[in-house]
Amino acid sequence: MAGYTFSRDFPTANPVQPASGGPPDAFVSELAATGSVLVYSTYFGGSDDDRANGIAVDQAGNAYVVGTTYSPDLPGPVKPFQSIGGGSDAFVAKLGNVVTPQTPRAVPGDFTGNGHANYAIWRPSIGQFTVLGLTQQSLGASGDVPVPRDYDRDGKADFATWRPSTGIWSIIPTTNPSSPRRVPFGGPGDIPVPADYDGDGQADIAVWRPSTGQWFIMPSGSPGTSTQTFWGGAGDIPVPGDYDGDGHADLAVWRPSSGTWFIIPSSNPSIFTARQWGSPSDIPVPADYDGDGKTDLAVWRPSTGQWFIIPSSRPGTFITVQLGALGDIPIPADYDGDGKTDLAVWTPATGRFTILQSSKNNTPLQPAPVLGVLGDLPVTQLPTAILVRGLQPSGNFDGDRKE
Ligand SMILES: [Ca+2]
Ligand SMILES: [Ca+2]
Ligand SMILES: [Ca+2]
Ligand SMILES: [Ca+2]
Repeated sequence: MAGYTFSRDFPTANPVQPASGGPPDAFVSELAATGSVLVYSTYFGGSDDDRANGIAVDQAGNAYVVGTTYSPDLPGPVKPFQSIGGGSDAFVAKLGNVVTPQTPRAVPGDFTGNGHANYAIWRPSIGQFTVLGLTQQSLGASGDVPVPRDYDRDGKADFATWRPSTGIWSIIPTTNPSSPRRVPFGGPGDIPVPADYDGDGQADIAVWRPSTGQWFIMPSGSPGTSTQTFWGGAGDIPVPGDYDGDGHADLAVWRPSSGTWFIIPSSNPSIFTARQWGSPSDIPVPADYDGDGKTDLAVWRPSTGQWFIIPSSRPGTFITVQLGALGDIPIPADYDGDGKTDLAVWTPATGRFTILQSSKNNTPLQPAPVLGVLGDLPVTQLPTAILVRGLQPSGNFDGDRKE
């Protein structure tokens, strides 16, 4: 939306112009789909009277604003068609990448694009993905990390692995499977943290470096300009997710020693949030369990199989559910396709996926799907904590905390 304001304390978010140029000023703002989050908001005005009368948005997220101005010092300008003509002039301004395009978003672990997560495993010994009832794909080798995500924005997860020794990402795009991508990014000691940080609906290649706490992100929207941000440090577990529901993944870490979540909301990066939730031996399993578009804080306790969830739609309450046992691997995803993440575990000894269907009041799916054997990894969307454990020198993926 666009308009004008006399306020000097108008709320801004990711602004191109953070302060009033002199009231009134035009403004350009975008609310998230939930209506409760300001995704973008900026002043646009010089020292005199500036007012926006209309706005249009293109598919790339650029905003075109028209209005009137008395100011001789309108911000910018880049290539003005005409400088100030005196009195009230019309202006046309293009603001780049200010609006989040509405993009289709793949359901994590959905390899077919039908809105349901699939049952999928990766077998390190032979480097092979298997999606139950669908397909097999050779990719990677023992020591690699499986990182399937939707890297080409067609709503389907792509088979992908990351090799710690070389930092090479190998991706088989569903839109062009005969041309695998090989991208060097990161290296030994790093943890792969692919997520959609720039909010274009496409997973971004990214790693987090525990030794320095640096996040290295290659935005899919501008792959040539990778970003670096310090957040978290040694001993933390990276838990990126869309906690504020603006369509961009937020930088976040969970600190096992205190069970504290530290999150930088992408909609308001200057104010981080810290919240204690979980105990040192828990596994963080953040996901959108209540289906409101925001990632919920959640942990799974291996010793008891309990899930502890703070639903973002009702943060004053919490949910406890028992599912799974020591040795299981938590693999929450939206298997029943109702928009809510379902609690789920995979049992290495039996290859059984045990799913509580959110659409059926958490009734277990019967019969339970079975896929894979001991030594395999469920990859629907593996919690980062499991990857972190497997990347440690004593590499142990099977979740029982024993060699
Ligand atoms: Ca894809
Ligand atoms: Ca992206
Ligand atoms: Ca939620
Ligand atoms: Ca569900």
